[in-house]
Amino acid sequence: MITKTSHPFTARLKLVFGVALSFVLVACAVTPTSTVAPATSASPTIAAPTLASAVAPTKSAGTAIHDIQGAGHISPLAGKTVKGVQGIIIAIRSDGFYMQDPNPDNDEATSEGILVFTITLPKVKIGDLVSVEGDVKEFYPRDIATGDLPITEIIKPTFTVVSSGNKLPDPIIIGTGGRIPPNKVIKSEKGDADQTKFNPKTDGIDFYESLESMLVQVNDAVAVGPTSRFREIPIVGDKGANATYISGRGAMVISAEDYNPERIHLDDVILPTPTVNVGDRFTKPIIGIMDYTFGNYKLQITQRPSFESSGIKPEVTVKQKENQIAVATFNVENFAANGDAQKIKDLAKIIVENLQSPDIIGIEEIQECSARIAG
Ligand SMILES: [Ca+2]
Ligand SMILES: [Ca+2]
Ligand SMILES: [Ca+2]
Repeated sequence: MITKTSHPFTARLKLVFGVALSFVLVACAVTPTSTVAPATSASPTIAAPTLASAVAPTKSAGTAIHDIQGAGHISPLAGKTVKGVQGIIIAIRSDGFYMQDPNPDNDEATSEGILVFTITLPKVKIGDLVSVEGDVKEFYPRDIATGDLPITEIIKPTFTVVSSGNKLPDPIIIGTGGRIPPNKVIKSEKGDADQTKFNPKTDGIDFYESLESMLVQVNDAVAVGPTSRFREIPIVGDKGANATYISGRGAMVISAEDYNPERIHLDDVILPTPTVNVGDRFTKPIIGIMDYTFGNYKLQITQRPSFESSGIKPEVTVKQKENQIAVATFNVENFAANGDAQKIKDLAKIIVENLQSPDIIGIEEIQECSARIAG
């Protein structure tokens, strides 16, 4: 599932005593709501090597990755042992590697990539063609009861390196020039808890599942939120051209019918993510692996992104004049009087400096005096 993003500030105007009203909302960097737990520890960092061979290895006689993945969220081979599964290693993490079939089928619905879970750092290199035997598992990052989707893995693997220095498959472009992500629907069948219907052209979670563990690319990405405390960055590609609506401040806006499946999280399992703010623009293509953890599809970057700042700053409202009254609303996000002292100072600063000391302020999310943080 893709979680909502909430705006910490809302504004509402009321005329009081028929007095002319002067009020401008303080908007600030949108903080993406994240329900995720920290990503699993990752041992970075294996950069893409210079690759020698441009010839795709010949098709193996073993089980193909796209036959393991199938066109759906659950592998038709889950629980089975597979042999001779060949793929080129496209990324390495501390507990496994991603490999991708250099001989894809003609079906966009079936992913050509898979995670081989080795538990410890595998002794392989990017560009190795490997042949893997192991058990197919649909792994749920948390518990199935959370509603998480599973990721297809080969566990208990044994593998041999067939050849090295192979050219990596071209990344699948998500966006213009490649596959355009759905931009409204996350899942069209509301009652399909088992995810039996699969519509990768129209449904967000099915679209990303069809790219699971494959090398992907996003061009002209812009950050639609700042880097989170989990080091995740929400982005959209193509400067937002395929997104439904981005606010003037650079944030994605949700509506009842649109929870923005076009938004992609960058994540740091393989390489560290940079610290960015809303509206920052990435100056070279984002390249990485389509992964899934803790309720969201994540793009695990395999190349260090570069970006330029949008220079966004919190707004400052117009000060009310003598014949005006200023009214504001402010979501203080689980404010408790005995909470974090710095937070209290920061909120006071915003009210005085950015909101210019309004005459009336409606506060949202304030706890009773004895409470700390509500659950
Ligand atoms: Ca395929
Ligand atoms: Ca899968
Ligand atoms: Ca949208």
